Amino acid sequence: MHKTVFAAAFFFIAGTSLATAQQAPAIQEGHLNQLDADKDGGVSRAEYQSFMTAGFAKLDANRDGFLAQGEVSTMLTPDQFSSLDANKDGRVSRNEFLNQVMKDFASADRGGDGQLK
Ligand SMILES: [Ca+2]
Ligand SMILES: [Ca+2]
Ligand SMILES: [Ca+2]
Repeated sequence: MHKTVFAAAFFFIAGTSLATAQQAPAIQEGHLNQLDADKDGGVSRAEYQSFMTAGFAKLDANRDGFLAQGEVSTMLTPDQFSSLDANKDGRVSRNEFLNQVMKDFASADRGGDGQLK
């Protein structure tokens, strides 16, 4: 999951400096703990989705409900942006963002139990 939008978004939203994120783009155990709201040792889909929903709001600087490339240019490469922009209208809606990051969740969930640990 090193190159996923999740990793890029995570470091940005969590406030980790981008320089650090680029050097070590892997999500480590300590990072997932930040998403584990109920502290049961795993990150459920709901915990992940609520983190990402809050993250979307944080990224949407002008609060129009879409991410423009300029709003995320420090976080995503043009390729990552275009992979998020499923309908290719040049902006990323909340649904496009969540669809992609939930796919990242599914691919990171190796045990298939709906928890990232
Ligand atoms: Ca949890
Ligand atoms: Ca916006
Ligand atoms: Ca779009």
